[in-house]
Amino acid sequence: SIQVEGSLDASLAGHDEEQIRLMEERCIVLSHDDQYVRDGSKKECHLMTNINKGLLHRAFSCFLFDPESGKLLLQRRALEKITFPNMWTNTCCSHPLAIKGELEEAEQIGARRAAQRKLEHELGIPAEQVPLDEFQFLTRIHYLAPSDGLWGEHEIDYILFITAPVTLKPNPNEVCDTRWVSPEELRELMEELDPAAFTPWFKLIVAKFLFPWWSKLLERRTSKPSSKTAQK
Ligand code: DMA
Ligand code: MN
Repeated sequence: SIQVEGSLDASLAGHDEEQIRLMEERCIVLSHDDQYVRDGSKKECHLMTNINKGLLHRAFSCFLFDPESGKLLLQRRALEKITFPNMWTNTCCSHPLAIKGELEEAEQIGARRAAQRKLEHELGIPAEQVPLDEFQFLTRIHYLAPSDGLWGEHEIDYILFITAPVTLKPNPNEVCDTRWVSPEELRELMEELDPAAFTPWFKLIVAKFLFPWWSKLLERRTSKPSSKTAQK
């Protein structure tokens, strides 16, 4: 009999059909210095058995801010997600795929295109609201984090910020809740909830980078001439 990859596979048994299908996406397998090696299925890249042998892939983490309030958009991952279900995290994460436009590296264009594609897929944000050149590349982080023993992450993760007015229509297969937070509100939320309620990469980025970057962004916002001063 023909075995359909995924459906008869113990690692994917019992998971959501759409999320099983997405495990066939082609991720970009990397060397430790972020060079393209080959493509590999999302499934292959996220099994701890492979990660423990050193398998590494490319990802992005997008942080979207509202220009009026300066607040950051958080999402809660749907229960359907195979890795890190039900956890609060930054606006949108995923992988540049091993396809022509997303393999391009100049100006991190591949990661920007992937971010634009997934903001639409996960949150229903139209591409026109998040133009490619509006994404600001902050840095890359290399991290490894198990999810449930079987699955996990081992990525070089491109951190992208964008400040843009957006409309939301979350995809319930991806996202079960969203929330806009100020820095204070995020600090409160992280004290209030169990640390296990947040994804490991989000906690890492919050601990190492987020608040100083966010302050700069807020400063720039308030130092922009208001309409009153502009009239002088
Ligand atoms: C993968 O995110 C990327 C990072 C930075 C963890 P994800 O699990 O949300 O990917 P996808 O939405 O493609 O399932
Ligand atoms: Mn990944």
